[in-house]
Amino acid sequence: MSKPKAWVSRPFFPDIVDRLREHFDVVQEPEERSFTPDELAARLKDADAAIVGLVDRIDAGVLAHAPGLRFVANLGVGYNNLDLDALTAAGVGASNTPDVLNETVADYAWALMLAAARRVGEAERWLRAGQWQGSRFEGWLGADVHGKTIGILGMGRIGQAIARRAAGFRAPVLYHNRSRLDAAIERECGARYVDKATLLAQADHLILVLPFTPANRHTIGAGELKAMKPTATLTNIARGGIVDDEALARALAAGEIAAAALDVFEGEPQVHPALLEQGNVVLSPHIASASRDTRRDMASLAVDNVLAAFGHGPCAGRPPTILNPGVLADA
Ligand code: 8YV
Repeated sequence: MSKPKAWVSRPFFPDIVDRLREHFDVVQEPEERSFTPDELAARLKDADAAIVGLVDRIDAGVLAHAPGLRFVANLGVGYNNLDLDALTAAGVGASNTPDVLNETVADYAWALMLAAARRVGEAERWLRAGQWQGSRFEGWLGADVHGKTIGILGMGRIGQAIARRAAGFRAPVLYHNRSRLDAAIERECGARYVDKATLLAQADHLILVLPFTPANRHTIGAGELKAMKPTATLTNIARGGIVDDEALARALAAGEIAAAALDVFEGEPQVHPALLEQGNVVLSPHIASASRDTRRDMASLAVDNVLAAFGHGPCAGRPPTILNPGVLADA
């Protein structure tokens, strides 16, 4: 009997893909790129399963050309590239990669926030440009992080991992979220719930960890930036589009906030030119989850989900991080 077909949208860890090859005929793209809807439709037309990334938009239009598709595994915890309603309506299961990346992304959020506060990127660029002729006692003054108020907007599992790290910095944590956490979790994270206006006004270092939804677009725009302290930093490791990048560039230029650190951008990999002109912003190419161990764990979890959806592996029949479990129940 012939094996089902799996399309893997990018190259990654051959030993992990080999686990898929045991049960599937795998077509794997040789290089990382984004695909137009037509290209996706052509690649998925006879696929039974697919492993996709954040730049691969799977919607009703693409699904209409993929009659045999039964499961799509997304290489990321955020899945705004998937139209989950369309997948569910088409009877296609979908999974993401939650939890395995929490700690790695939290590490990186702190790295970016510290870099913005202490001006690491700016100072390195200055040194590399041969400008270090002598030190000034008042040169390169940045903002402290220890003892300062950390603000977290979006308090899911990554937000909580970020909050837990604050204890070592003796830094109080305020957070705002759609819904308030259980008191026990708040205690464990050392975080206090406040409304959004209080968070903006009181945070010395604000970190964004929201999922992207149309309602979250430009959650941080000109008004919110004005409401922050002029000494504050803003770090975005969530999704581009949550921040109005143009308004942020203006706020940085006007000194409305002190610095920013961005791992994600509206329209990435393009970066708003006005941001590129600002010295006081750390720019990072969407790599918060990119540690060797975590990217392997994410790839492995995506493969586990596909295998399980087709009745293989220890979770046979129960993909461990399926987003629309009703689809399999109905099958
Ligand atoms: C990406 C991310 O998945 O998990 C997410 O939502 O944004 C990242 O971890 C990663 O960059 C692979 O594309």
